[in-house]
Amino acid sequence: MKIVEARLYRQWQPFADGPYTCRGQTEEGFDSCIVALSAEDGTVGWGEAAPLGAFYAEAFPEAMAAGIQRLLPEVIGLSATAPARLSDALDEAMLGQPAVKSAIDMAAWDLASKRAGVSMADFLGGLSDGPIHLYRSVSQADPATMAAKAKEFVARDYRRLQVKVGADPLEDVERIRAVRAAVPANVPLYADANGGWLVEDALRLVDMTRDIDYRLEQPCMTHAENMQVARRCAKPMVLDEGVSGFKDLLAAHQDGIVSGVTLKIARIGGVTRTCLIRDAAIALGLSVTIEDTGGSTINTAATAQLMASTPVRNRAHTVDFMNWVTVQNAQDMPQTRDGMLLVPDGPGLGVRVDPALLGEPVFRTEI
Ligand code: 0XW
Ligand code: MG
Repeated sequence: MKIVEARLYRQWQPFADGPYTCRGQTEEGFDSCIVALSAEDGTVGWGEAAPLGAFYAEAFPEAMAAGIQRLLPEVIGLSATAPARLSDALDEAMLGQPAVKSAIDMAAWDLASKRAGVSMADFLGGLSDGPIHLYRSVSQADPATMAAKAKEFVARDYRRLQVKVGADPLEDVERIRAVRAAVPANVPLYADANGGWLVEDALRLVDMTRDIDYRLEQPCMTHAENMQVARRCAKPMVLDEGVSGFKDLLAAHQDGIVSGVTLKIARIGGVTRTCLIRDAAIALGLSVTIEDTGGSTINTAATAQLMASTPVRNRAHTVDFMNWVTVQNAQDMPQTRDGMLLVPDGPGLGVRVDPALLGEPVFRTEI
């Protein structure tokens, strides 16, 4: 059973809650790439990836779309039932560029699991029942605005929050204090600097917030910097931007600086590579967040399937991107409930994409 057709669509996805700021940069929405891979029998697999502008990851929308157009002809004629082999073929054809490969790889997993007649979670080894907690990011702003937004998110049923810090440490201390005071004590807080601090910023902040309950996420960009912070920080430390591959994770674990890891599918390079690091993180006893840099319904379905196939004990939380944006790109994605993400039923990703809703493909290739 071969892949006989591949399409690329683009979708602009404005943020439902207005502009989003982190690491001092602001974006108005996600600029998403959606890939469809069709098998000989007409089964179609879907994948989605969107960077956050150009600043967040080593990717930007125009390059991502161009890279996907370059790679799609490579998958024509490949097996529709062997996604890991397809991932290798992408790596042979293009060095690096994980964000370019992500939606293609995701579509290959959707296709193969649909062909097998099982959900992607089952195809990946089996779904474990249990909650998939959602968190919501509180976009960087002045402390009072962030506290008000945090309250609103809790009222909207989010039970876990991420506070965007990584700016001036004195102001960041106030951000954490204001949000902590605005929400119930049982709402876990993650202070996420997105790698924005210098070591001295992070050390000062950690020192000034000893009395507050929160987890620290990606204080500085490099491993060496984060090691200096971790040595003097009693808080659990989650790494996100610092873990792009297996070796990063092993180094962080060996140096004892990581308690949890945030894996963004497009930053890692697709479902295949994300599962490799996810499984290593499980074996190392870390907490795991699987999410992405952006997207809407298709992307949320994929993170739901990946979280569902992660043991409950290791699950941290994920995002409901379909509710971050004003446009959907698939049907049958269940609503969230009590701050949790529900896993769509049915084969593959479990959602139904109507290509007519996506407009004309920007690129199409066939056998
Ligand atoms: C919260 N996110 C997952 C959404 C954006 O893509 C980036 C990321 C973040 O850390 O802000
Ligand atoms: Mg993060």
